[in-house]
Amino acid sequence: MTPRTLVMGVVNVTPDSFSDGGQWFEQDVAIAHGRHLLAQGADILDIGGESTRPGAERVSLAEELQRVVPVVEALAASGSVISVDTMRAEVAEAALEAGAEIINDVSGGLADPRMVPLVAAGGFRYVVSHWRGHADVMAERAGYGEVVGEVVAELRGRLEALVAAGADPARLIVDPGLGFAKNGADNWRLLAGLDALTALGHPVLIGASRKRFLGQLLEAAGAESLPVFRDRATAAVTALVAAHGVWGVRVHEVAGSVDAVRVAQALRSAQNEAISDGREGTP
Ligand code: PMM
Repeated sequence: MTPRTLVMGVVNVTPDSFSDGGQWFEQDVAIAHGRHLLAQGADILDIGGESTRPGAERVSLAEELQRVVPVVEALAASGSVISVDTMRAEVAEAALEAGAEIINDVSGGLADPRMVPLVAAGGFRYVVSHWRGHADVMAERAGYGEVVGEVVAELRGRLEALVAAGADPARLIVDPGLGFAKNGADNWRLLAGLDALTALGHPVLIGASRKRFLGQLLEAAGAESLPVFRDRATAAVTALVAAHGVWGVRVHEVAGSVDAVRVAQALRSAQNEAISDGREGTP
């Protein structure tokens, strides 16, 4: 039986404009949210203390550490698999010490020169995302002749740099970085070109959840398009990429994607049975 796609639930420990309860309140909310996502069937929790939305300003190292580490500690203590969304080696180290098993670096090791040596030192899985610069400049760096080929080539370059530094290739996961220096059409082409990403020979993670290109799709159809209304479209993407056999999806709303993975898995099992029975192609 082919392994099913894993669902990574997003836990953002970023200030809530509706709250004035301070640090502890934010952390308690994040921990409770993580538990809720686990109850809905998340396989992994991805904890992040820095927003990477287009135009977002960077948080300080001290602030990121303060936001992330206690939440990692609390959720890892209850036995869940924890990923930490950070571009900083120092945050990655502290998170690993607190119980994280995966480091999800949207910069693919480009934002912090200490990240590649840390990955090379080993002991954890590392998500290598395609990236061309921080949130303040990424929009102007979206420009491709042929997006799939260029993203795959740039990711291959990152993988080679990591392996040359001593990283274990078996621990590297790749991600096309949807929305990071990519416009809507680029994101759709990357989803259509998943085979080229899979051909890199590493597990593939897809983060389409609630992104602007889904909002644009819904808006063009006259549907509600604000981020909170993008979860059904997100689950549809999950079904399609899970049917394609990706390793994981990173989503804000877990329940819909868990069901989408179930659907994709049932379809794949039926397809595999048809192939092994020699019934492939019969009506
Ligand atoms: N997208 C965001 C943050 N982290 N990590 C990975 N691996 N892949 C992504 O596509 C990704 C990510 C931005 O999304 P958010 O601000 O809505 O959480």
